[in-house]
Formats: sequence, C-alpha cells, structure tokens
Amino acid sequence: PRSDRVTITPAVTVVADPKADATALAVVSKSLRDAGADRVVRAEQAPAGRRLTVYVDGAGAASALRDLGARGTGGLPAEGYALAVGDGRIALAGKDATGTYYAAQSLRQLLPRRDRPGAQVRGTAVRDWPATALRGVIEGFYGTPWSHRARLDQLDFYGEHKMNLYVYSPKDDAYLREKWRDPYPADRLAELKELVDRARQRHVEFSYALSPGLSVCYSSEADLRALTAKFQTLWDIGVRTFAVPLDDISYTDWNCAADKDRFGTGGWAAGTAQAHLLNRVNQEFIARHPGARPLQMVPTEYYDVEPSPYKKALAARLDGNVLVEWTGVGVIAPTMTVAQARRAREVFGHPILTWDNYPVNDYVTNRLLLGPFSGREKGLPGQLAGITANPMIQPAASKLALYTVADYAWNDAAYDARASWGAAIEELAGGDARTARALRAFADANYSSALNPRQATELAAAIEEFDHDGDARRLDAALRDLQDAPAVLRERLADRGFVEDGAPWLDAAHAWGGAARTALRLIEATKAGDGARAWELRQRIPELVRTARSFVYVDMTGRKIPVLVADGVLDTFVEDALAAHDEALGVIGRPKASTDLPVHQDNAVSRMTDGDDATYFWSGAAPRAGSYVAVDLHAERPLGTVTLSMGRSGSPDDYLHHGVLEYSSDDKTWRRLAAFDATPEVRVTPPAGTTARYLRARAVQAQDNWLVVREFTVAGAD
Ligand code: LTM
Repeated sequence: PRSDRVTITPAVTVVADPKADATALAVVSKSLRDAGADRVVRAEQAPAGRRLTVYVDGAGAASALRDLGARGTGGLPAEGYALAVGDGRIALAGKDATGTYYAAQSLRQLLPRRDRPGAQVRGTAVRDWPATALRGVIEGFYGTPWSHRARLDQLDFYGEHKMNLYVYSPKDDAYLREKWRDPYPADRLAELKELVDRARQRHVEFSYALSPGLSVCYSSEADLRALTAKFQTLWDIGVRTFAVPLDDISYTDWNCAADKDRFGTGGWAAGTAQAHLLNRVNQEFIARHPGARPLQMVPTEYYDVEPSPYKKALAARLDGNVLVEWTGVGVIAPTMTVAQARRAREVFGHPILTWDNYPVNDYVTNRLLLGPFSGREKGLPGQLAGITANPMIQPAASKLALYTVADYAWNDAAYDARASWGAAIEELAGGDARTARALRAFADANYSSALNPRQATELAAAIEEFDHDGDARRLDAALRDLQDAPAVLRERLADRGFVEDGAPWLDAAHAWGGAARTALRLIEATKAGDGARAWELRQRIPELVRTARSFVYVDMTGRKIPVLVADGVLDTFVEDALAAHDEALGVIGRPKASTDLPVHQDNAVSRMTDGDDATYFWSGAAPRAGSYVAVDLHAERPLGTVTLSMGRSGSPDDYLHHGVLEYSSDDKTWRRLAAFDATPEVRVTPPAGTTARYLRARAVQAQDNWLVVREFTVAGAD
C-alpha cells in the first residue's frame, strides 16, 4: 500500500490503449461513476489540471505503473495484471485482455460506492496473478437445472470474481445425457448462444459437456458422428471448449455387443474403449477446429487415486493433452492435499482439473451449504490444470461458497477460509450492516457439510458461553438475529435470487430462532423458580418445534423434503432445555444421542435412540479416527447390556469397522468397555456394578464407508 490517497473528481479522464479490452473499460467507467464521478470521458492524453486520470493498458499505463511502484506486467503469467493508485492517477494493465479485465474488477472492489464526487481511494500498487490457470464452476449436479436467467447472473458473478470457466453439465438436462444424440430445438440453442456470448464478455470460457455414457457404443462410427455433430452445433454458436463426462455410468455392462467383441470385458477394456472414442473426438474434432481448447473428460473412476486396470488403460491410451477431472479422494472429499493431487497426476497420467463437489447439495437436498471452501491444502492449485466447483441446486445461494472457491483458486497462499467467508457475506450484503448481520446469522445456521463438519459455530459458541456463565443476553441476541434474519434479508438483500432460493430455510431459521428463544426463557424461568411460567413455556415448545420442522424443499419430482437449519445445535438446545425442566419435575426422557459426524439427508442422530430399528442415523462422511456416536442417559445409572446395531440392508458395510465402546460419568474422562472389529452388531454386558451417564462408540481407525447406526441402546435406560 502507498500512503497517499486519490480523490474521485467530478470529471474523470480515461486514457486507454486503442486495443484495451472493451468490457474492462466498461467496468472501469461504471465503477468510477458508482464512486461518485459525474462524467467519465475518454481522451488520447491526460488533460492539464487536477482532474483524475485513469490509464488503461498501453504506454500511458506502463509509465504510470512504473512511477507508482507497480512495475508493470513484465514477467506475469497469463491473466496477471498490475494496478496502481496514487499521485492523482490510477493505472491498470493486463498481461492479456483477461488480465486487464481482472485489473478493472480489482479497481471496482477498491473504489468506494457513493453518489457524490469527492470520495477518496487509498493509494496502492499491486501485481496480481492466478494460482492456477482454470478456475470456475461446473453445473454438474442432479436435480432442477439452473434457469437461464440464473446462469446469466452466475456468469456475471464469475467474471467479477476472476473465475474463467463455466462447465455446462446439468445431470437433468436430457439433451446432455438420455437424449445426447438429439439436436437442440432452436429456442434452446438460442439460449445457449446467449450464455456463450455472455461468458465471452465476462472472460469466462463456456465448456460444453456432453455425457453419452448411458447409451454410447464406443466403437460405433455412427455414435462418433452423432457426438461430433452435436459438438459442431455448439461450435457454430461460439463454444470453444468441450468435455465428455463419463461419470456415474456402468463400465462393465456394454451398451452394444460390438464393444464387448472389440474391447473385451473389465476395467482395462473400459478404459481402452473410452480412450478410443475420446481420442477420435480429440483428433477428428478438437484438432481440426483451430481455436478449440483442450478436451476435458471425467473418468468413470473419478473419486480416488488407487491404481486400477481402468486408470492404467486411460493413462496409457488417452491422448496426453486431454484434461482429466477428478473429485479428490472421495466423491465429496472433506480434504484435498498436494500429495493426493500429485498422485492423481501420476495415476491418471494426465493434467488434472478438479471437479470439487462443494457446495453441491444434490445428495443432501434438505440442506443449504453456506460455509466456506475448506480443507484444501495450500499449494494444491499449483499442481492442477485448474479447479472447478460443483454448486448447489440453488444458484444464488451458491454464491457465498463460490466466492470463497474463487478466492482460494486465485490465491491459495493468502487464503483464509473464515476471512473469505466473512468477505463474501459483506459483499453480498452490499455494504449494509444490518443485511450483513442477518446474512451471517443465516449462513452460520447453514454452515455444516463434509468440508465444514461443525454446524452453526457462532450459535454453538453463544450456547457454550451461556452454559458457562449463565448470562442469557448474548445468546438471546444471537437467537434474535437468526429469528429476524429472514425478514431482514427478504426486505433488504439485493440478490433476490438468494431470497427465493432460500425460502424454506429462511422460514425454518425464523421458526428455530423463536423456538430456541422460548427454550431459553424456559431455562431462565426454571432457574428463577417460576414454575408456573416454566410450565406455560414448556407447553408451547413442542408446537414451535413441530412448526420449525415443517418447512420443505420441493424437488423436481415434487417430493417434499423437510429442511434442516442449525441442526444438532438448536434442536439439541431445545431438547436439553425440555429435558432439564422435566428432570427437575422427576421425569427422565429417552437417552439423548450426539455425534461429531455430519448427517446424511434427514437421518438425524436422534434416530439411533428412537426405539425404531427401521430408522437410523447415517453419517454424511466416513468416520475418521476419533469420530464417535454417543448417548447421554441424563443421569448416572447402572449399565445393563449395551447394544450397537449398525449398517442397514441397502448399505451393509456402513458400520464402524474398528471401534471401541467407552463410558463416562462426566463426558470428559472415558473408560473402555470393549473393543470391536469387523462386526456391525455389537452387544456387551458390562461387569455388575458399572455405572455411567454417557456412552460412546468411537472409531479407532479412519475408514472409507459411511456410518449407519440403527439403534444404540443401554438396557434399563429407556
Ligand atoms: O461428482 C461427479 C463426477 N459426479 C456426480 C455429480 O454429478 C454429483 O453432483 C455429485 C454429488 O452428488 N456426485 C457425483 O458423483
């Protein structure tokens, strides 16, 4: 940073290289006007006088950048830029047109927003460049595809956040999968063209991803022609990047006998067949279309780095310049490391583009995933051809997480997930403090995912503090923020799409905020010995909880899915308040379940203590060493036989493969009851006289399978 400041004068002159990027210039002019300039005029040279001059590319910018200490664009990689503000001037220049556009976006972020001239902007001198070449979003989820309007809005957002790739691959667009051979009707093609044009204006590469794997014959000339003919229609409307995703298909059942005859059976045969088709697309379409970008593909084994005959065939046979997409280790990878990316590069034998399944929620449609991009090691982008994130079914609500993905992919070295999350909230709130507060409360209550295992960390901290010091004010304020957030956002949030996307979750947040505040009053009344008031509050809570659980997301098939908000935090708080009140009256409820694992869909942890073997807790991630499920018996008791029933018919391997059963009186000091290995049914009778209040089953090793617990019971405790 420089120590001086530059004033936005009423009239501003822009001195631009004749070849400067037109969109970048439009961004510069608009940002200056938004910062209070009345008139922004183009000129060949800086006028005399005290008027602010902005230099964009060319000799003027180069010399101003030098004077102001930003050195210019020499030595920068593609899309890098230099930007300087100081000494009554602003100068920006890109390594290429996209770099200039990004410089303009950074200037937009630096400039204040006000409606009168005279605002000041702090001096600065920066050189900036991306950590990886491709950064973007793959619309690759199952469920309602994004609307055309939402896609246009997304492309604007990507440009503003220096993301340069949008992969068009919605699983439920039939023209991409079931009807991949069919040409688009004219109106659909016209819409696609509008997207391609908008993407180009925003310096975003539009990648068209066709998924023929459900019905293709890899050896068929006719299918090759169908594939390239479809690509040609997209080429004709301006698409220059193409992809062939082959995920989520069977590669053992051939679609045609000719493939079996030609390639044989098994993984090696599948890899060879896919490479055969893709190489022909690469050589006969991509290579013959000057200006086409490298072909992208998703392998059928996209989710690990284990060597296999399939991957060996792909590594050996697929043309070397094809980019291979990879989701990390796991379909939803909680973490991604540099070592894994290196290994992926070796095992697949091709440049790797990550298909990062965050914040996608098609496998947890009851949730909004509003936490930041986390668990990706620094240094990862440098190992990759690029990073693409698979977003939520809800486009506008995806922006919070996508902001952080963009941040990480651009500059992983400086990335701080929480800080980026806070900045995303500020930006979406448009600088309005009330909106930002409401959005933060709402995002906190919708935070958890496989990447961010803890839900509602800020609310949970407020509850913990209340448990510790008994001062209800801070907690009540946090709960009120959540309760009021929906009304504030509905009234003030500029991005109306977010409000539409989030409707059932907003309603649930309001209701949970209210239920938890009532529970807090119940605790206060119980403490104050006001039994009548406590009883009155206690009577109201079940209905409040029923309402909070009643809001549903309706998916594309019309299925109504109850949504979750602050789950495991507010529901627990309310249950605890009820249990404490009831206990004070001498009534002890059923054991209370908890876990540190995320929850899959609505298979809440309370289902393992509901007395119903047909329902179950199902974790939303594989247990790591130390992961646990626990029950609280509400009071120290003699322990009868402990039964842990895991797994279920559809997924019999979803159990703790190596674990221990432990018990405790204070939830801190734990003693071992038994160890168990390789069995989904655990039954242990403790020695006579053993007492405890808490029991838990803890994983002693990480595993690949998720965890299902049908029932976790202690004889005599329910
Ligand atoms: O991840 C890939 C490559 N394929 C599918 C996605 O389409 C889907 O959105 C995610 C999340 O459910 N899982 C997949 O396996």
